[in-house]
Amino acid sequence: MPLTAATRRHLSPESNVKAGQPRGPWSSARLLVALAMAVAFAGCSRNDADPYSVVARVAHDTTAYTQGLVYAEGQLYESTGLLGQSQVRRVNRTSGQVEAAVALAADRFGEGLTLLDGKLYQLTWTSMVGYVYDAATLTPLDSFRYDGEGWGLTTDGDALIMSDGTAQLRFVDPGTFAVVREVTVRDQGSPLSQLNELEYIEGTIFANIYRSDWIVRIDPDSGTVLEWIDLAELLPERERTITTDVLNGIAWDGNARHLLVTGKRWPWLFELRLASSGLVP
Ligand SMILES: [Ca+2]
Repeated sequence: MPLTAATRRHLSPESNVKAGQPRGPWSSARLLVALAMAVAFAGCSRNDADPYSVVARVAHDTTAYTQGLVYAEGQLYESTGLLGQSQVRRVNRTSGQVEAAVALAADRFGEGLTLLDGKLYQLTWTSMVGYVYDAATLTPLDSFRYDGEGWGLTTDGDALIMSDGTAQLRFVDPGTFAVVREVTVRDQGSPLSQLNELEYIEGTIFANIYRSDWIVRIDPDSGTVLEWIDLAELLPERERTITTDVLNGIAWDGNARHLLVTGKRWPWLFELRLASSGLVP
């Protein structure tokens, strides 16, 4: 299936290449994402009915280069990236105000963030080191090593689940940080790379696809893509500026059963009710 104009508009401008990443290899990676999307269209896995409705929106810090988003027990946590600007933050769910923040060293590029048993776990992009914080105080507690790049992070309540830009998801023991298992994410049989921010929700994994307006829902056991959710219409063009970057950041309000999503330097965090996914109240 040819890449249509409608498909291309879901891809973000070339200027949105991740800071510091070489452009050459990313051109082919971008093509793979586009092809994967084309396959998804061809497979008619899209739901033509509105896949979601916007329940509310809350102000989001337009300087926050969002890399990780977590919501639990009334608290919203956010990890931000870029060298010299990376932080872990606790953000007021209602006002969007940053209530507390801790900065990473200037040579560390913050990435995925998750919360497990009162501790926040944060990845870095290429430093192959992650950090552990006390969620109540944001006090740094520990660090850990891993191979390769760090992109998204979530948890199923047992393991840490991380993405690294490839089609692989790693399940990591939060005590030893050993890789317990890996799964290849596949859409209609083909590996799907560029898996970015993650959120484990009621038995499936939601993942942003980097430099796209799509979220996929993944079976954590088989790696099979179960659903594509199109968020291209979420942030209108009139609300985008030259610094507005890609959709990234997924959290789950289990009480309201609403999805919380935002983007890098987006002006809003959106609260969505999904019409599919079996996650309707
Ligand atoms: Ca998340």
